[in-house]
Amino acid sequence: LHQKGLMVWFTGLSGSGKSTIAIALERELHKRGLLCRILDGDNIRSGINNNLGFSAADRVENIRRIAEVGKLFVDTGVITLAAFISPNNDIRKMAASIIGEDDFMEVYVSTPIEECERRDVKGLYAKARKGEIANFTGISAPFEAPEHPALSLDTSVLTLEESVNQLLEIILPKIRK
Ligand code: GGZ
Repeated sequence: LHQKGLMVWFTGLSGSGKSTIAIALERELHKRGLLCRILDGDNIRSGINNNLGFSAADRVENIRRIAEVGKLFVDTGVITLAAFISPNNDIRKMAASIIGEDDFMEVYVSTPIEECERRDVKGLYAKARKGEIANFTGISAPFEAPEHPALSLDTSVLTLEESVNQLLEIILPKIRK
């Protein structure tokens, strides 16, 4: 395998479409014979980070560990797709500096909160509105949009295929095979 690793870092609200896009992108990368790995709540918050919650401090530690693990993948030549809210510029800057700016591509899944809340796939927004979940991003905890993402994808406007195609256009030129 002679492939350059890269971290594609998705940031955005709960329900914005980060994991959905990452899964569809992974399929397209696999089709092209490229090795990749998704890191998301399903495999990180359930395992290595299962002692962390959603306080500001726990979110920093969540992202710090993800970036350290992600760096190991990237340095092994894996295209790593990280899908975490990562709610502010400082936290994303920390991730970029751990991984290395040159290997870090920030993608903002900019789906408006109204649309995320309308979807409410897991019923979490309804619970947050009722005060049953504290520190819920976008409701009772802040989300700071990235200033200069490599790409912004609003899934209330773009189809999944369009989002994935835009990603492939900027990712494939960065990968040497
Ligand atoms: C935000 C929460 C919260 C709170 C549980 N705030 O849609 P989901 O369910 O699957 O994605 C959300 C996920 C966010 O975890 P991250 O590791 O991405 O967050 S961060 O980067 O800020 O550390 C949501 C669920 O966890 N969830 N409680 N209070 N999201």
